[in-house]
Amino acid sequence: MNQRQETSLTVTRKAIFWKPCRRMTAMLWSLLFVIQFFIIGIFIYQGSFKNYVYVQLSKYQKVNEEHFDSTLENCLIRDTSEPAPKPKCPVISPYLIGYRKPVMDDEIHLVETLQKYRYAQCGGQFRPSNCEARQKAALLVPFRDRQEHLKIFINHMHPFLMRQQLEYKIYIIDLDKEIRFNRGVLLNVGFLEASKEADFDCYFLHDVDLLPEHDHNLYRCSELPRHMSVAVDKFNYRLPYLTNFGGVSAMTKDQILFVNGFSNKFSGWGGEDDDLYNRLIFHNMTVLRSMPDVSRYIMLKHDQSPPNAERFKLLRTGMERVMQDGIKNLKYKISNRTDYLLFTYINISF
Ligand code: NGS
Repeated sequence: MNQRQETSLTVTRKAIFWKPCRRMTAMLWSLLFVIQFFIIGIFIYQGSFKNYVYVQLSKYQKVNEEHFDSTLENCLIRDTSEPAPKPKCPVISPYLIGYRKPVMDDEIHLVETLQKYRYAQCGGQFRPSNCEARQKAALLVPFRDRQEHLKIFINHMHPFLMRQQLEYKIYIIDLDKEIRFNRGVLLNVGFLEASKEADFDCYFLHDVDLLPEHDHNLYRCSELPRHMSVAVDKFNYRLPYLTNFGGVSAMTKDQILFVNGFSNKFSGWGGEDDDLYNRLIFHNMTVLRSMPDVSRYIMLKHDQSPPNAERFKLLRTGMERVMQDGIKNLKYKISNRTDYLLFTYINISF
C-alpha cells in the first residue's frame, strides 16, 4: 500500500466513524432544541392558565355578585341546634375599637367578605360564640338597584356588629321593579317577616348608604325609639333638622306595633320618616339620640331620587290615617326569598 492509498483509507475510516457521530450530535442538538421549546411552552402555558383561571374566577364572581349569588354556597346546611347556655356578654364589648373610617372600595367582593367573616351563619345572622348577647337585633335594609352600596354596607356592618357582641340578622328588602320605591312599605314588610322568624329585641330601620364610623355607637334599643344617624358627613356631621328620624333608627317590636309602623302611602323619595316621627309624637313618645361624636355616619354617594310630589300633602293628613294605614292594613306577596350567607334577601310585590 502506497502513501496515497493509505491516506485515502484513513479518510474513508474517519468518514465512516464521524458521519454517524455528526448525525447523532445533530439529532441531539435538535432534540435539545425541541425540549427547550417544550419547557418554555410549559412555563407560558402555566402563566396563561393561571391568568385564565383568574379571569374565569373574576368573571364568575362578577356574575354571581350581580345576582347576589356569591354567598349562597352551603346555605342549604342549616344549623338548627339550640346554643348551649353561656354567660351574658359584658355590657361594653371588649372588642370595640372606637373610630374607624369605613372601607368604601369599589373592589370589595362579597366572596372575600364571606371568607373574612365566615362566622356569619346562613341568612346573614350571627351570635357570639363565647357569651349570650344582651340584645337580638334585626337590621332591616330597604333596597333598590344599589348593588355597589350593598357590597360596601355588608362588608362594613358584619365586623361592626360582631365587635359589639350582638346577636343579629340582616334583611335586605326589595320591591318588584315595576313598583315605585316605597321605603315605608319595605320596612314594614321587613318588620313583619323578621318577627315571624324570631323574637328580636330591636329593629334597625337602616338605609343601605349609611355606614357607622364609631364602634361606641351601640346598636341597641331603649325604652324610647332611638334616632341613630345623628351626625352624617353629608350634613357636616350635624342634624339637618330637629324632627329628623330618617337614615338609621332603632325601635322595639312594641314601639313599632304601638304606632302601626310606617305609612304605606309614601311612594318615591321623602316624607315617610317625617310621618313616622309624627306618629311617635302622636303617641306621646319622644326620640332618644346619642352624642354626635359617636353617632357618626358616612353616606355613600348616589344620585338624588326624584322626590314624591305628594309628600307634604300626605304629611299634613297623616295622623288622620295612623290607625289604619301601616302594618295593620299592609298586603303584599313575597316574590323571592333567598337566604344567602351574608344576608337574607326578600323581594316583594302586591
Ligand atoms: C327631608 C325629607 C326626609 C329625608 C330628609 C333627609 O327633606 O324624608 O330630608 O334626606 N322630608 C321630606 O321631603 C318631607 S337625605 O338627604 O338624608 O336623603 O329623610
